[in-house]
Formats: sequence, structure tokens, C-alpha cells
Amino acid sequence: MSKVIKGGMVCTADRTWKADVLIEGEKIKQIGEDLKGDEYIDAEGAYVIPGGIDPHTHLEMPFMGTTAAETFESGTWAAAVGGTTMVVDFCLPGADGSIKNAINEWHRKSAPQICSDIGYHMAITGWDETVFNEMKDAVDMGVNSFKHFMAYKGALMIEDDEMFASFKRCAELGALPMVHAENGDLVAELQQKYFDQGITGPEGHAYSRPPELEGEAANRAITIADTAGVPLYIVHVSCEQTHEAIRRARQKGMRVYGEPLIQFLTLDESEYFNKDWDHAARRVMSPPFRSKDHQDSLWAGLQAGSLQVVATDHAAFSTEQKRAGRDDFRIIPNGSNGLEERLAVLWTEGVETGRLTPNEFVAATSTNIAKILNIYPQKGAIVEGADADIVVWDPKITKTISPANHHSILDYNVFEGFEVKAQSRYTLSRGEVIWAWGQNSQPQPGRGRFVPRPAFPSANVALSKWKELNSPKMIKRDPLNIPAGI
Ligand code: DUC
Ligand code: ZN
Ligand code: ZN
Ligand code: ZN
Repeated sequence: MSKVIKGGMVCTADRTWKADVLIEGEKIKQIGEDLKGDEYIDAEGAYVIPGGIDPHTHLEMPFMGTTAAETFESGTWAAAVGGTTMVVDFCLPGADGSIKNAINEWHRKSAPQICSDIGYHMAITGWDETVFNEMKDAVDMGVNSFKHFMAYKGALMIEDDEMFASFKRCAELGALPMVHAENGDLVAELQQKYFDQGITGPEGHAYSRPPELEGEAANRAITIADTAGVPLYIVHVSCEQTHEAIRRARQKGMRVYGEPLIQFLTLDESEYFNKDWDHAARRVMSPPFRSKDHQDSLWAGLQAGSLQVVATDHAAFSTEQKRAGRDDFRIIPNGSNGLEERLAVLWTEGVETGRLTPNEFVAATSTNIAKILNIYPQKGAIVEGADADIVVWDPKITKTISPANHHSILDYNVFEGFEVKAQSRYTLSRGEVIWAWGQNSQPQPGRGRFVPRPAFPSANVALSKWKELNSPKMIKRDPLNIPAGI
């Protein structure tokens, strides 16, 4: 059975043109004019874009004494409704610390549930010989990126020497290190300080995680990556300080990538001062929302290309779960939603406002991350031979975001009340229509697949002055013959 997506404007990261797309089985067979097939999908008046890829989700994540409420099933279904056809979820080691077991556990949980495709990043939360060895197993299992938490002291946080060891291992394996950049030691100090001053509500969360602590950690991670000779991906970039660190590194030739979240681009710190405790607590995530100036910096980064990817860090905890921190902001489970809303909100606040072109929108929601994670052009592209993960994106459907009409399991939505100006008319995952506007029928859980991501070619390494200095050409000082003046 072949399908033709008919009459739309194909919009990729580099251009927009009128064409039909012929799909045979799971793949794109042909792109051209007047194509014929067994079935037709109407794309008249709409854009035909590569399915969104959200590279940052925490579905059913065990975290802060509870488990994220969004399941693999509800999460991937909500994603499909919103035009996202692949998520990359963060895999955390269990009590035994084993990476291999953790990946298998993620497969066990996700495989029967996922409505569309998935990949994983593996978190490195400590360092020993087993971790060193099992990082190779992870790469062989199709996980080519490793996340390091510089915050969450006493839980997930990793020390600099451990991070350096892990980054060097990434360089050897052709894997990509990622960091959650916040100075966890100082966050813990500031949390205690504000709590002791009697600031127990969600505003204490914002006060204790200032942008300076994020920028410091970003700079530190960049230095460690550069010293290890490996590229670096900085997740959830929230502020100018981190953006500045990334710009500086890139200008020196280093491959450092930055990922602002849709929440950071559109919601600000005033949310934490809302009189309604539930409202504020539902928005507690790390890093926290920032001021308008920081938002401007993130938009500028997307425009100029110094920031490449818009993600969500979708970590959905119910109001009930958030209330565990009623008397102490430090134990409010950290996380907020966005998986279903990411494309529509970015379109509305980015494209409709003239900040981004439709092509830049596609790059930031799909193509750039497919390249960074080494799954391009299987994903993130509309080219012959690619997976037919395609969204018929309708810039005429408007919607007011509300928990009453969303597909997430959550009892609230941090974007509640946003009027979005585009929606997915059809979402296709490997050639199957998994969402059609107005029909609201959920695809078969378990139809999604794990997408293995191969190791990077060795050329993809950092290119810094430090590496040159450290090359065999480096002049060794003779301690017995130190020239005058040194
Ligand atoms: N930040 C969050 O807000 N939630 C999950 C993990 C993280 O780093
Ligand atoms: Zn430390
Ligand atoms: Zn994080
Ligand atoms: Zn996260």
C-alpha cells in the first residue's frame, strides 16, 4: 500500500517548495509533482515537515522520591498529537549501578507502550571500572550519548574528575557527552541559606538556582570536554551566561551544542511568585524559568545558530506529587510539561512573530538534533529513503491549550491559556497515520520502535588550541636548561 501526501508545501531545514510525497511501507519513496498512490493524504494549505524529535524527555522517571506521571504510552501519544514522532528519553542507572541493566530496564518499560519511536541517552552518575566497560556496551546497544548531572548533590551529581574520565571515554567510543550544567555544590548551599531564612515556597527554588551558577558549570563542562577532546551537548540552556559560554566555545572551533527549552523561551520567573502555590510549584524545574532578558538571548541564539535545538525536558509530575514539597521547595519534584505543545508554541511564538523562518523552525525541532545524534537522514529529513516520519502542519488550526483538551496524563498544563496558531493535521510515523486532527484515535501502544544510534565517526572531535598544545609536537622543557626569562 502506497500513500501520497498531496498538495502541500514541503518544508525542510533548507527550503520550502510545492511537492507531493510518496510513501511506500515505512519509507519515503519519492518527492515530486503529481505523484500517484493507493491512498491520498490531503496537505492542501499546509506544510509537510519532518516529524518533530524531542531529544529530552523523562517518561516514568524515578526521581526525587517518586516517579514521573507521564508514561511511555501517554507521552508518545501526546507527542504524536503535537507533531513529534520521536523522543529521546534519559535512562538512569538503577540501584545496582549497571548501565546495561538500566538500558534493558528502559526497553522493558517502553517497548510495550510506545506509540512512536524512541531512543535513549544514558546517565553517568558515578565512575568505576564497570561504568567504563559498560559505556562500550551502551554504544553497542545503540546509545551513543551520555548525560552528566552537575547538580542534584547527593543523588545524581557527578564530580569533575569523574566527568573528565567519562568524557575521555566518550571520545574513545565516538559518543557524545551531555551535561545538566548547574553548580550543584553551590545550589545546595543556597537552598539551605534561603530555607533557613524562612523562604520555603517555590520562589526559593528560583532564588537558589541563579543563572550565574548555570553559566559557571557550563564553562567548566566546556573546559573539561575540550581537555578530553570531545564535543559537548548542553541540555536545557536557560540563560545568557550559558549561551555566552557556548558562543565563545564555538568561536574557538569547538563543537558545543545548546538546547533551550520551549518553556524557557516563553515562560518567565514571575510564575514562581504566583499567589497560588500549586501554580508556582507546577513550574518548578531545574534550571528554573528566567527573566525576559534571558529569553531574548535564547531567541537570538536560535536565530543566529549559536543554539541549535528546542526541547522540553518533559518531566511530568502531578499536582499531588508536587505537593510533597508544600513546606519545603527543595523537595518539590522538579519538572514541567511541553512534549505535546513544543511545536505549536514554537510556531506561534517563533514563526508567527517573525523571529524564526519555517525552515529554522524545522531545523530546531527536528533536523539539527537528528544530525547531532547521528540519525540523520533516517530521521529529521524529507528525502528519498528516509523514514516516513512526517507531519502535515496546518498553520490555520488554532487551539487554546488546556488540560481539558491535551493528551498528556497531567492534571494541569504549564501552557494553559496559550492560543496556538498551528497544529498537526496528520502525524505519520514510519508511514502510518498515528494522528489525524478531529479523529482523536490513539495508535497501537507498542507499535513504536527503539532507534539505535551508531557511534560518531572519529573526525567529530573538538578542535581547540589545547589539543594542538597537547600534541606530540609540544616542546618539552628541560628542567636543567630553562632559558632565561621563563
Ligand atoms: N530537571 C528537571 O526539572 N527535571 C528532571 C531533571 C532535571 O534536570
Ligand atoms: Zn563538587
Ligand atoms: Zn537536567
Ligand atoms: Zn532533563
